[in-house]
Amino acid sequence: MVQQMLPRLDLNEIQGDLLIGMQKNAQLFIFFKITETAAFKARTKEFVVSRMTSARIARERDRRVYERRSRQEAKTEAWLGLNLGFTKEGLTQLLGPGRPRLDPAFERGADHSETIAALNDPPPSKWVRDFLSDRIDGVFLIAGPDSWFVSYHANGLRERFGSAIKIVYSEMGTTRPGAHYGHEHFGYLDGISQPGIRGLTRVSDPVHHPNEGLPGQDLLWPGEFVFGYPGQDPEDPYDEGRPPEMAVPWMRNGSYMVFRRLEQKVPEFRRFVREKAARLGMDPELLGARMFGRWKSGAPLELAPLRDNAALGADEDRNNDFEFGDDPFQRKCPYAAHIRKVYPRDDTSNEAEVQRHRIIRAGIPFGPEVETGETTTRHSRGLMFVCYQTSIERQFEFIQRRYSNNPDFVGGKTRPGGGAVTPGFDPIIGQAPDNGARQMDEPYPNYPAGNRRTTLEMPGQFVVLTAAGYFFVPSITALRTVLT
Ligand code: N7H
Repeated sequence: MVQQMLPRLDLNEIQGDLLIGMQKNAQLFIFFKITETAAFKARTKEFVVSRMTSARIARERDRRVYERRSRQEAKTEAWLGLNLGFTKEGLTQLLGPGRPRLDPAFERGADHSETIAALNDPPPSKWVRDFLSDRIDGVFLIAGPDSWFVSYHANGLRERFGSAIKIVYSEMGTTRPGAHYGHEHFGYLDGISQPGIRGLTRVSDPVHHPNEGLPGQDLLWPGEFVFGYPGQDPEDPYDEGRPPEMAVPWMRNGSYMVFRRLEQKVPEFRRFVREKAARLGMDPELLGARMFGRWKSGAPLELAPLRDNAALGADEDRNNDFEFGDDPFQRKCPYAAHIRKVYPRDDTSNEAEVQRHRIIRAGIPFGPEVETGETTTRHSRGLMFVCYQTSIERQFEFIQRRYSNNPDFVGGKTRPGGGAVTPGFDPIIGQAPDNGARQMDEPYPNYPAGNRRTTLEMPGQFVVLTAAGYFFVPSITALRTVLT
């Protein structure tokens, strides 16, 4: 591919959390209602627009972090990250009831009964009560090196807005302390695999792998994640496809953000894994890894099927360099393992189609560490899950609904000796109708050979949805002009 053909991304216009990710050890989510529209617009123009963290700023900060690390300097910068998105109600507040209609899923909203039914989500009556206490028009994402710094800046912002907004719900996410840094509450390293972006992600081996960023990181056209650029060709995983349709030109350089507050039942998960592993006669660490598709260190089962390999997990040149197609009988990694469900790579007959269901993830854990003696969850903790895309229905909702919640996906697989396989639910995020029980095929590995048939029965959820929202994250110019 020649350089001139690459899309030129307008990084000054795009919000930083979506393409690059804001630098965050802590991030406050402030969900607010616009109470005085004119004042809100004036304050946003005055105080927010110039402080927004663009993708260019986020990339520059990333570069500095990387340089520091390569010089083994420990210092963290006190950078403030600020991004902003609006719900459909927020756009109506800003543009009036005659405003253009955006993506149907966005216009439906995360709390709509059809969305709940489609995703098998728990009903809003079971969500965090304060989140539903009033209309949510928008969300500020405020990120920084620690929660004190973030709260300090958030208070400043609140003061500036005064009575122009009412805060409906706010919650701080924080990375986990010490050796757990980068690991989510179940203990697994997160944030390893993200789609590469053509025109942005550096290609590490242009001669042999021009379509990959880091080894194994497929490059996608940016229109999958940000409006105004070519998207994927539905017929070919590499070719340029049409830009996603925009209801209005000011959607350019914007994106949809899906937010889900996912509570994790950590002591229950640990006990479940311990007890089931004992019953199956296997190492609990291996059973846990077979539920995720990676070991706690991040090492993928496809490259380390029986034993963790910490050096592999930490090596970004190797930890994502695998496919599933050469593991046809799920000997190394179960078909239903979280990472095999949510991104099946070459495991279906149509890789171009799989690449149309990708997301950029930008979540952060929340809640305290498990206390000694906490054998059933006493404190709410989990993941403030955030992802970006240009079609909520084709990307986030498709993954949740057609992959993770669908026991028949991936289809068309057979046993070593013949006979069809029902892979079962994604054991981490899969949800059955009416919170029903779930199964996963083949928790016990038949590796390198064997044909022992086992099923993991999961009576309850270890990950529980407790709040959700769909937001439009506009370009910085749209925020300065049309929206305010
Ligand atoms: Fe998942 N976890 O931290 O344990 N996820 N996730 N996720 N997830 C991934 O490869 C986790 C959730 C994706 O490219 C890893 O970066 C937890 C939702 C996708 O190969 C780990 C929760 C959705 C990938 C976790 C959760 C996704 C991915 C491996 C909820 C979308 C990349 C680390 C509490 C519907 C797959 C890595 C790829 C990876 C965890 C939620 C999607 C460890 C605990 C809701 C696309």
